[in-house]
Amino acid sequence: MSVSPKSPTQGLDPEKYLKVHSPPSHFQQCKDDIDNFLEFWSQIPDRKIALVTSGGTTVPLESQTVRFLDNFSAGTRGATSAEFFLEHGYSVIFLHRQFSLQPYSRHYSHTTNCFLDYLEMDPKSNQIQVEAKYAEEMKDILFKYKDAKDNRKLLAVSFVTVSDYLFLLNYAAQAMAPLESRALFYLAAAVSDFFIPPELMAQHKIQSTEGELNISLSKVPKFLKPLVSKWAPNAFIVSFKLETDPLLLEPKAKQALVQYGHQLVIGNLLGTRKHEVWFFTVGKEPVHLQMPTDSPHMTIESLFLPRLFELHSSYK
Ligand code: PAZ
Repeated sequence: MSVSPKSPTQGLDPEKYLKVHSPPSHFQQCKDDIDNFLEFWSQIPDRKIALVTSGGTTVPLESQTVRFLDNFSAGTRGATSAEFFLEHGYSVIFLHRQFSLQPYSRHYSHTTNCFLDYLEMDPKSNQIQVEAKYAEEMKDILFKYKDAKDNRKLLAVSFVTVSDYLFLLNYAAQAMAPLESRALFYLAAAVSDFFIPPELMAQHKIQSTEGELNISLSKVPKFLKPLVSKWAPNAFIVSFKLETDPLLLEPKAKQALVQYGHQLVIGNLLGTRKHEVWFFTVGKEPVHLQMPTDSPHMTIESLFLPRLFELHSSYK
């Protein structure tokens, strides 16, 4: 069987894609949440608002999806960075892959420890409590989590497919556009480059009785160009560039800067992304930021985000 032999939407720009396809089923709820969040925060003078994208988009093979293509991203970069944005006084829309890592809870999820391992029963009172060795750190994280939640500083919006992602990013970008330079886009999600357009997808579960499966994928409409030039033209926009071949990183990152005209590309390599990144800005030499060896409690985000905050502060 062959899926998606040729795509009439191939080469379509994202705006045409968004016009002729259906948004995700929770789109209205997301729009309301984003509107309420922005209405609240846009009234606070000088308050900066970041849209952080995080985790990987899926590529369904069937409309009633049994199978899909996925990628490696767990959302570590996005969830960790969102915490730093919040601590630095930003309000954050966290556009993330459903069930990927989340700010604050990431410290206790997706680990070899199950959350029950952090708890114990006090034999005297028969009450559940946090084990003493985890309590101090958890207190600190809980405090920050409650602050973000109770004070409406963090809005979580989820996507699953690459199509969901395009709809939600487009809506959030246009809604944030009036904030102009107060708005920052931090595009850390691993977004699929290839997909099967909905009109070419098999409706039902693909049957193995039909023989071997050949899949032909179309290119996903490139959204960075309209994001920068039309959807939020005065915002500070940071994209990430991931490569596996070190020789490609610099030329591809520089090419993205020229092609899209945004403010910053952060380059990283798959194997070392937790230890080193490169900042690419127009007209400047790339800046290499690397964690010192023997720094087990440090994250690379704590090293490079202060530099990004400075760049955003001096952006008009
Ligand atoms: O989610 P994670 O922490 O495992 O990975 C982060 C990342 C490598 C997806 C991110 O830093 C990144 O490079 N995102 C853009 C990927 C791309 O080039 O599309």
